Amino acid sequence: MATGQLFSKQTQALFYNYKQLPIQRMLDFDFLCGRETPSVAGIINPGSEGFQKLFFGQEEIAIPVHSTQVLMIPNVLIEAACSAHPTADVFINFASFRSAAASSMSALRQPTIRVVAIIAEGVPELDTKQLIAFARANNKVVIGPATVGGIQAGAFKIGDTAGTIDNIIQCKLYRAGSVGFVSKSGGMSNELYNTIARVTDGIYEGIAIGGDVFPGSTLSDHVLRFNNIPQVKMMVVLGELGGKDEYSLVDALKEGKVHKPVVAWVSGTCARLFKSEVQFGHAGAKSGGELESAQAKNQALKDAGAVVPTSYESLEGAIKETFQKLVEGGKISAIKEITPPQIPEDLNFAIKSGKVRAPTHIISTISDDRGEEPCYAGIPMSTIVEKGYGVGDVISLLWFKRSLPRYCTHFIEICIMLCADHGPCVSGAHNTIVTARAGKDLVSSLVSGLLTIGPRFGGAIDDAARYFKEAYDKNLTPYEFVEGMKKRGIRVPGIGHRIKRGDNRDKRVELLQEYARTHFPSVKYMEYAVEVEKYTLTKANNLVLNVDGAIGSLFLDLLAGSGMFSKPEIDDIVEIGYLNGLFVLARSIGLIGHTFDQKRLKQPLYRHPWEDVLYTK
Ligand code: Q5B
Repeated sequence: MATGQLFSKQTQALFYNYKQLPIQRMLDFDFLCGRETPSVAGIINPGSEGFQKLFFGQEEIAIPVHSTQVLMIPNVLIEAACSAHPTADVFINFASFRSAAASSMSALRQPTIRVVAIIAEGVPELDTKQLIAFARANNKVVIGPATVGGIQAGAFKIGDTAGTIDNIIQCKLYRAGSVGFVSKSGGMSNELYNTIARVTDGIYEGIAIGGDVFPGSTLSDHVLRFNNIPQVKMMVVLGELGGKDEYSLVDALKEGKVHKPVVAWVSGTCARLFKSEVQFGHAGAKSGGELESAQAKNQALKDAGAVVPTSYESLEGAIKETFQKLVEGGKISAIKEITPPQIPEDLNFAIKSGKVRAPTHIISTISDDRGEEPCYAGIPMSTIVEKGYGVGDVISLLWFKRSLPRYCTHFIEICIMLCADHGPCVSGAHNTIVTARAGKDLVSSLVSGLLTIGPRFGGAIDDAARYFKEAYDKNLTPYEFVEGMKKRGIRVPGIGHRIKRGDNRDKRVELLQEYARTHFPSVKYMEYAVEVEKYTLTKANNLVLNVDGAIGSLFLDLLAGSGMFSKPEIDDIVEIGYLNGLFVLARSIGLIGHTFDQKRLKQPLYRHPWEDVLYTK
């Protein structure tokens, strides 16, 4: 790199604190300039590590993110990131004002880091002074604090410098021009990139030093640097009232250290119109004594040999005239214009602006979390709470996509309460207990129990509903139905129990039947199931209507009698098989309870006793 040159087309940076937009803007700029390597080598993000996916043109790239719990101490973390990326010599610091100084000092201490840009506003002045002293003593450059950064046209850009891609293209910043530009203000530098592009061949390098009282590098530091860069043919300087920074440039001009034309303007001439002291946007931009006024600084710059217009409005003309003179003097020759590649538009922006449409990958009709509050089947959460909805209502919204009458939702709740548990000896609870005792976690213990739910245990509700419905709708007598099933080799789902008998009926079944007889408009399917039970009990005493059969037949009555479902909807519910869901949901409550119970009791690993196994050949 030539003396004075801060960046090149190969420059790479480490980015401190993950900020998606400025990093993506840097990478988009890289692509526009035809860079071969991304300008961001790595991201340092205390608290999260891995890789960050970002676009480099059309391609997605994974940029390493450095951080581990052990390396949370900025010093160690920055040192590790710098050694991982020895080619990165710029440190772009997006830390907050609270931590910017410490992390910047750590970066300055790294042998690989040459330039540190500090974006935060409000860094304590004492800290900044220490950074400046360290940087000067070690021949390093600090840009900022309170800066947007800087840019070398066609080569490298810091963070958000120069704004959007449209602005960068309009200002032709994707290729180098002949003007070195330095400004205090980052916002005004965008304005000047545009102005300079209109009346010259454009920017070679632009730096915003930041609006603090003590900038890490000064206007004159950069002008003197530009003076040494052969490609820079003229300089434009935009100062502002407050402070005395511009006077170091005045001195440099007077001492003959600057050999290229300098067009300068110090803004803030309007401050005199105010009766009291005025503070503009920047910490350093306040009208102090006469020497710090924009007028005094403009006059001093003019006296020292800079081209100083009479107003900001005539700055563009002054730049144009200075540039023309250099062209006429043969110091600047026309540059070959290039057309930058087109940056693919981000899908999200394109969709937002209505330019493209994209197919969705998922369709969902039961809930929506996009608005102010989640909705279940269109009912907002607040209504659910305010109107005192219960679990049965929530099930009716999320499973059946409608608000069922209270007697129906209460029936659902009764099913859930009655099926929540049936002691530790049933298949599901046994599995859960064994799993919990093997030291497994809640979810593993729960699913281990849930996985036993099936045609024999708890998962016969849907089949019970299917077969009872088919038989009833076909007007089969219980005899025809049961014997027909026998011929097909199918056990009647919903009939039979391991411990319940004709003389020891399942209380749950009785409770459900009692509720339905009182509240349902019709219980024709249940009565049919009772008739089937009467017949099966003549065959064997354990062939009772079990809880699955009771729920299956009664749900048919709920669907048919509530008037809330069309015939095709009922067929669909029975065909898809919603009803085992009631047992799964209910029994989860019990299985979770069994898991906690075993853990609470600190039960050891379960081993089945040998005596309880028939070992045979
Ligand atoms: N036989 C439930 O059988 C059980 C017959 C049948 C015609 C039938 C059995 C069955 C259908 C599935 C069903 C839900 C496996 C049950 C539940 C939740 C639970 C559980 C809990 C809780 C019980 C003896 C003789 C044989 C069989 C005949 C049996 N069932 N014939 N239709 N349905 N039912 N499941 O006692 O001539 O000797 O060969 O599959 O509805 O899971 O508490 O434990 O809340 O947790 O082992 O309540 O009924 O009888 O298999 O020795 O059969 O009866 O063909 O005849 P068992 P088996 P044969 S509720």
